[in-house]
Amino acid sequence: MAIPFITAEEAASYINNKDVVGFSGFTPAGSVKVTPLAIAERAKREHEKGNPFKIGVITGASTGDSLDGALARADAVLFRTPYQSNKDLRELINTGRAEYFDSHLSSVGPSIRYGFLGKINWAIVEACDVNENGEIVITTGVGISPTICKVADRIIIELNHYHPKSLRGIHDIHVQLDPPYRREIPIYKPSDRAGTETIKVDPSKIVGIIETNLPDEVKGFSKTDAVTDMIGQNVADFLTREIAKNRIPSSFLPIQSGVGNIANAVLGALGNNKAIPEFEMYTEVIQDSVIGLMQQGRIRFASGCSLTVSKDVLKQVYDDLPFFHDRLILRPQEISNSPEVARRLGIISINTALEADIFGNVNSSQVMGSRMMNGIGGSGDFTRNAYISIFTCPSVAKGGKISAFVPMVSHTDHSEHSVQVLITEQGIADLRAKSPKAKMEEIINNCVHPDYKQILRDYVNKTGVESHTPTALAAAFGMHLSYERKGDMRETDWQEYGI
Ligand code: 0RQ
Repeated sequence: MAIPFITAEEAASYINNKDVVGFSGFTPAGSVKVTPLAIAERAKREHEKGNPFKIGVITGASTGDSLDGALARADAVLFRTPYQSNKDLRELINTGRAEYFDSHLSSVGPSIRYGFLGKINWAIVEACDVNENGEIVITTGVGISPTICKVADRIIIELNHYHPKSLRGIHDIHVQLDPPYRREIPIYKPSDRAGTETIKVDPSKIVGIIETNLPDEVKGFSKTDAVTDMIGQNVADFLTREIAKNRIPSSFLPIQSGVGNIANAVLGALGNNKAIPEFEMYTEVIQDSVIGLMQQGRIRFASGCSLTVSKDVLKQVYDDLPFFHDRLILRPQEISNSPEVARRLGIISINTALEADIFGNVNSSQVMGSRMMNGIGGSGDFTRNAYISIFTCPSVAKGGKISAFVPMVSHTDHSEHSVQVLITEQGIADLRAKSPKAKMEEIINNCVHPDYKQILRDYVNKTGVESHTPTALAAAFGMHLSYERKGDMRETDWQEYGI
């Protein structure tokens, strides 16, 4: 039976209030584009008629504006997981109008299969090819697509002709069996393959195909600046020092690099530093800088979950697809972010902190402990299981009014037990094999901005350095409170907090 071609409006008309929809994509790469816009329009019409209309939204990670932005502006989000980075959705979440649960990305597919997220009514996925046997070739982001296609009652496909059918072969679709039948993942180096080229579904579940021809909605990255260049240089210095000390094999280890402007800049600086050998990546998001470094021969291979590159860079990839077929693999996020594989390969993880405390606990997700920025993403999957886990950030934010280092983080994503190295433009704090007090010295001496060194030293001195982890509970959030009350952490007066 031929699969019918339908319009996005028809697809939207099939979705009911409170349906739970699993969408394809990981970051804007591979996210569906026209169906969520049509669902948002439908939601607005239903709301005008006084009818409730909201859907549960599960994706791989963040998405494009046509998905998260459009659904948020239509107030059509019942709940959202596991990661987002859209300003309108962030506003909806931070004003309590959409439930959001922020999850480790490697756990999303398994949690869906275990039934922890309830019934999945729809899978809406972007493909560059599909046939009547139910073989789907997805596009630039694998995410949770294999799992949602398996468990959802019905499937809608956006067949996006912007992506060539010859993408087939770049994906490695391997989904684990669930406990008690799970076996090891047979990946022993980043270029190993464990699965198939396509997602195979029961074709009778495919309700229809919507044809599109649209690029991914990946935003460009900010240009590097003196601060991000210095952070990148410090990361490269740290790693070359480790190689010289024989603490990293001279053949080097696979790199995982986080998402965002800082991560993109750090990776660029790392790749351009000739003291670092050519390397491979076992990561989740393959950003612009990876492609350039691959063309220069600095990165030999990259395994990831998505090709999150700007339009011009994607064109370069598609213009030279045979070259990249040999050097790229895109996998489901439970494999790209697998703790088992991260430990086996001995990855060096490099992720970004919003803030860290003087003992090495890291907050990557919540501003001032209460306002969601994006989410933990895959940073926990990698950090906890890395050979060496590194966090980078500028030492100050908001023009110096916020210090990235505080007495106690206002939210903890990564604890001091998992965070091994902190790096800012000021320098490197190596926290391995150190007590909390030794970590504190390393961080204040090497990573903290000069404007804040004395403020943090005063705090420590007033708490009584004799304790194991010098903490004054009443003052631990004094710098955050000073920012909220006076607009600048440099105005912190510890006497106001009783020390
Ligand atoms: O806000 O632009 O309004 O000034 O945070 O900061 O410097 O643009 O940095 O784009 O690299 O994002 C942690 C959010 C960094 C990102 C985070 C403000 C700062 C600015 C963004 P403005 P930059 P980036 C896999 C890996 C999640 C965890 C992770 C992220 C804005 O990297 O989401 O690594 N990571 N996952 O001014 C208040 C502070 C602040 C602060 C910075 N202490 N307090 N605001 N900002 N520090 C991801 C996936 O799995 C897909």
